[in-house]
Amino acid sequence: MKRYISLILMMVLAVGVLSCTKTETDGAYEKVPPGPVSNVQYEPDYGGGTLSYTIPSDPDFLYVRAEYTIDNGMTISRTSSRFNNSLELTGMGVGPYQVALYAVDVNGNESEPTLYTVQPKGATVDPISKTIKLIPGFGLFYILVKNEFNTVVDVKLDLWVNNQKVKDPPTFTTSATEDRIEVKGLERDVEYTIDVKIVDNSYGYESEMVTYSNMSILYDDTLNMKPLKIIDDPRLYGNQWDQSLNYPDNQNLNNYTGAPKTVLWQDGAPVARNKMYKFSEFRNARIRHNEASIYLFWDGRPDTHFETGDWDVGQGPDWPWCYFIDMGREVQISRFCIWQVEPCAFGRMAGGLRSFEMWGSNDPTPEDGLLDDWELIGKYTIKVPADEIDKQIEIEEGTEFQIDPDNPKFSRTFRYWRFRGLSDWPVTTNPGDRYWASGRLSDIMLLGKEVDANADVNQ
Ligand SMILES: [Ca+2]
Ligand SMILES: [Ca+2]
Repeated sequence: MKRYISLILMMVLAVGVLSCTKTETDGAYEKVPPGPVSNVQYEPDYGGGTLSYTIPSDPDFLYVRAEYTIDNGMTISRTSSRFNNSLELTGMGVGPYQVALYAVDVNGNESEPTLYTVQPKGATVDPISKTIKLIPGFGLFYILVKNEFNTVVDVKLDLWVNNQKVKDPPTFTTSATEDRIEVKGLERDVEYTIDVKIVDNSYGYESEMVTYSNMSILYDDTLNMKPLKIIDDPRLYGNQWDQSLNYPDNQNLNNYTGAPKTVLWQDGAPVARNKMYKFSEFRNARIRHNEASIYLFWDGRPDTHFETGDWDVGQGPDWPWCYFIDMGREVQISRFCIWQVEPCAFGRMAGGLRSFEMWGSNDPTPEDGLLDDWELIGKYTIKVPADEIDKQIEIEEGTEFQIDPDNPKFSRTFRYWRFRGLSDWPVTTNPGDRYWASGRLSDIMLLGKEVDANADVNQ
């Protein structure tokens, strides 16, 4: 009996010591580890999966740490806070892998490990490589890749022409959920065989190779911009322009006010004048300025530019605004290159155009104006490159847009081109900048093809 009593006493004492230590705070570092993680469950996925568990009841428990070794010998340590009863495993391949789970308290004491063996679905590079699509574009190939895991991966290419490997093949790195990679520097009329594989940038897993045989880029030509002429407002409205009104002479193309007839006809239906005669619809923004002219938009020189406003008057027509241009013949376009005005490129200074639309029309009845058959070709936004070096390259070489990067092809046929400015850059670099609503650009080069190969475009 006495023996039992002393045993119970010792147990009470031991519990007393334990609970004393656990409640002790105020700078005293206790050394009692928390209880282990229990009731582990596993949901397999590519690259690892999710472990869930029951955390120990210790009041000073802080987080759970998982530790495991992957195929390349690296030991990976992942942690999860006390607010979570689960933890993501990453960096795994096929496995199986033994994961050691430790409960850690506020003083860094670790519990005994709870060991658990997991069998993931394989490395993430395999399902990522299965999403790859290679699409020929104008002057390039697009590689479309989906990466729901956001694993940092290298997209590694080998290009072959007549069984000869092309030197220095490009490699791209991405972790985006969806990415469109541009493979450039390719020759036209050449058949390429392209091997693509996905390599895990952090842990080295490699996917199987995907091979595309007999692939050729689409090709186009630079269009001659010399025949282009602005379609001034009277020509835009043809016989619907009210010649009896006293509008300024043709030398001053800027100041048409209320000149179209009261009722206009478009697609056989009457449209009130005030519905159409505004900068955003069928009206040109300012054509000439003291310093610039819309003609300088396609003179092939990035050191000359147009502006929609007037620096002396102060403001442009606000957003959006349009220009109407006669190509002088029918064309189809495939892509274009656009140059910003350097001081306002990427919003360094106010007044540069950021997003715009391209429209085309082949209005068959120019006599009643060029108000019909307008069709949106595409909407485009200049994006800010990742760093200053890329910015400077893009300022000098221009920004290239494919007409339809999702489905590279020539646009519809058109003779009349409408360039519609949508927005400028936010004034963030120099908050004190005057706001111009101007939308300057320095040049544009259209690529595509002539509809009539014999058209004399040099007149
Ligand atoms: Ca220019
Ligand atoms: Ca017409």
